[in-house]
Amino acid sequence: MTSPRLREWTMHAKVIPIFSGDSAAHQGCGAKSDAGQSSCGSSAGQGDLPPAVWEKVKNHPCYSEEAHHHYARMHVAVAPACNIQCNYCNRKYDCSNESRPGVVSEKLTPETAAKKVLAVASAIPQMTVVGIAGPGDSLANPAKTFRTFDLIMKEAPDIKLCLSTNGLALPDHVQAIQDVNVDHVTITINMVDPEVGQKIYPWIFYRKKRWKGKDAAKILTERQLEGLEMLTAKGILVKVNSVMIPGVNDEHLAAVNQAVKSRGAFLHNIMPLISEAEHGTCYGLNGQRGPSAQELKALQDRCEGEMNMMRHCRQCRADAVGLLGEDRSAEFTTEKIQAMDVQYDRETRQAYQEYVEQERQDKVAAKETELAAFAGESDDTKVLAAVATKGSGRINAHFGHAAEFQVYELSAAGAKFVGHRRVDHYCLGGYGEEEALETVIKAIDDCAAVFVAKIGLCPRKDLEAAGIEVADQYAHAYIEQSLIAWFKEYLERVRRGEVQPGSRGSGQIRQGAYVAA
Ligand code: CLF
Ligand code: SF4
Repeated sequence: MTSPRLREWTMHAKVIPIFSGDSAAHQGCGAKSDAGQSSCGSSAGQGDLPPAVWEKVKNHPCYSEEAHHHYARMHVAVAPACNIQCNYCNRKYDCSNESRPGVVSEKLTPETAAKKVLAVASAIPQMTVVGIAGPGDSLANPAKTFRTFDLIMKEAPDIKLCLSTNGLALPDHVQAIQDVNVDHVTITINMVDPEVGQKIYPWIFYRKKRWKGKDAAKILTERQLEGLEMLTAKGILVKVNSVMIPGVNDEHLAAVNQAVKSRGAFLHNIMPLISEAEHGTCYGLNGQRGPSAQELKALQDRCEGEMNMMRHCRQCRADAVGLLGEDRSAEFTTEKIQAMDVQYDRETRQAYQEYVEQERQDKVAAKETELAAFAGESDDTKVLAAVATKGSGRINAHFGHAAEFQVYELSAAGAKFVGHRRVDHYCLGGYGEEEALETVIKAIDDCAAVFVAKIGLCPRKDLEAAGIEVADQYAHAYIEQSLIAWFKEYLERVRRGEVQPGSRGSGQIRQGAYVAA
């Protein structure tokens, strides 16, 4: 018999697919698809992944771009200490290797963290992964990290465990990682050459001694690569994060990509340096700039031929909760958790996830059907489109409530996810803010169209005046299916001479788009 809770969840999912706590306030990838896109971004199917690997990635929102529309993750901030210094980090804030710089998370004991996991898992049935990503380095705090994983493994064995580290202490803990069933590890590797490394790391603390300069960078790179090899030898999936620092390691990251690929890394996530002076980091204070969106995409494209690239990272907080791109951490503060009546019901969670999987398969089938009409199409037009979504792969967010837009590149090959743009909410307290609207338009002004569930008259006019078509006719429909249908009709308009191809959204992300977002 269906439990009342499951009925409530699935009913809710039908009305507001998959949910988000408050829509106004919160707003992997191993194989290639037929269209040549990474399978993480284009398919809910196994592709040519071995079954054991598919099991590990199919509902991991970071290791599978496609899964991130449907499944949520959470981080528990149990690891405050760090054993190295990165020039893009100010230790007043969370680790920037797996978090947005300038954020401070609420630190937890392992026991409180385990209770929080059960509370979140009970409230968010598609939360499938728990990660430890700071606020310092997870393996510079091994007792707290492994105690937390041990508690979660015993109480909620259906949840995947994930860990992020700078890699210095990694080789000492590979066996412990395997013993607590962690099968996803992220290592931040910014260089494989100590010449480059000494410009990123002023010091490390290793074997009870502080090391500096090239010596420090040499030890760090050797330990990172050794740890990577040890993990992959045990069948543990490894994602490598690299922070792209123009003029320091941008040219070098292709060599990093080669080095980690040859050692069996599963996925490479090249993230932009964010260096605001107010964060007080060495780079921020020295005026070291981050890359533009164009530079980032160019490097990701260059490396993609070699290995699958992650493009949907949100550089989330060390206490993040929810789908990538939404932040529900405020609903699960320690105070609120202590007052919660937590009922961890694994069977109901499982049933809900089966429901999600069914919808996911429907979504993929709908996309494939739509795409079939493009068979034999030789037109090489490409445009960008922005989508307002709250998750579940549907166009289900109001323009004014969107905290980010997902950007897809549309071509005869289909709809390929190429990134996201953060924006200020346009609608605050029910009123549109002109200044915020300008920021939103600037963030998506290289897109030919914006897809929304709903939009007011004023922003519609301003978007159209800026040359961005508003598509609200696909409200609550699946994203990729809708984008492909719209693009087919767009090509017909081009052929009739009603639209100038390339006038907007010609597939080129403009300079500075990321920074504006
Ligand atoms: Fe967390 Fe990282 Fe695991 Fe994901 S995040 S520990 S692999 S569960 Fe994901 Fe967040 Fe990017 Fe990290 S979007 S910052 S890649
Ligand atoms: Fe900061 Fe993370 Fe680097 Fe440590 S590893 S210095 S916490 S960015």
